[in-house]
Amino acid sequence: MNKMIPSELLSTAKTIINKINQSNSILISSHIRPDGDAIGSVSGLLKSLLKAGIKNIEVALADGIPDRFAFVWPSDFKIIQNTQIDSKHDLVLLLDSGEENRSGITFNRDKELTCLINIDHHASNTNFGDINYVDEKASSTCEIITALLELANFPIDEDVASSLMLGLITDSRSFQNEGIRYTAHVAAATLLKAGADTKTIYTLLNSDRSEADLRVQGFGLSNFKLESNDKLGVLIIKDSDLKQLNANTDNVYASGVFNMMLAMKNTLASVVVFPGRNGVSSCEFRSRGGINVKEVAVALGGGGHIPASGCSQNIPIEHLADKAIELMKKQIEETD
Ligand SMILES: [Mn+2]
Repeated sequence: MNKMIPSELLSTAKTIINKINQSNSILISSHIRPDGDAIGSVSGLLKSLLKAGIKNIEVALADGIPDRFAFVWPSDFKIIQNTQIDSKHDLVLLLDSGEENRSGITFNRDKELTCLINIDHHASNTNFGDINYVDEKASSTCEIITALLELANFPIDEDVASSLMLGLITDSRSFQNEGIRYTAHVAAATLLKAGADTKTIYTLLNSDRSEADLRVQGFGLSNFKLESNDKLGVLIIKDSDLKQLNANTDNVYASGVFNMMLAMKNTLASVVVFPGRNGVSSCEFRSRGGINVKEVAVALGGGGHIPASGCSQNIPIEHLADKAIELMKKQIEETD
């Protein structure tokens, strides 16, 4: 009896496993700017299927493998990094992506021949697949993959478990996310029993930041503002601020400023507006206590989860900040 799969998804899980077992050629992919959950779920699934003797597998990741996650990647396994793929595969498995275009890849496929399977936990998932396994209460896509591998009796050894543990820990913020379901801990127990290497993962999380990352955090601590009776924390980072700090957009993402303001007793939500990649303006929302920031992000053309979401627009930072702050204030009022 698998304790990680919600009963309403069990038949979908079985269909996916049958599809994998019956296919002659599989393509696995995930989203652009891959995080620990994307790389963990793709590499964990890949390694398990290879160990199960399933040979004909390819992986496509538009942005490749970030150096810091290379420790879970089978080093001799080559990745396809094209933005267009003429798919002759039986199956395309797209992991951890709320929309098909989050992959950054156009899969040119004959829908009669190539089945697209969407496996994800984002509440904003659009059910874009021919088969959709969307479990929005799952902590991570790695939790879902652990459940599927166990149900399928595919191998979960130390190597597979370390990959899946990476996404389980990073996406759940070390099991601290609100509303975390017991299944995240069942998955963790399964992976620890299999020998997952948590030491490397925690070292990566706790001691991996650069000086510029910490300078951005310092800027954030000195410059945030409070609104809505201190319930809303706001931080605006301009291009000129980053220049002065000798920092860039990557440093903003790695700095920890997105969650920082929720450390205050009365602060239930935060908005960080900053120069995004490719010249756009970006905004990240975080919340606790049930304030739905996904709705705000979706209203601004983005997406994500109820307590963590983001959006980007091709408008000046100040304009995006105005819109984001106004919508967040309304959201807080309505939740109160
Ligand atoms: Mn994820």
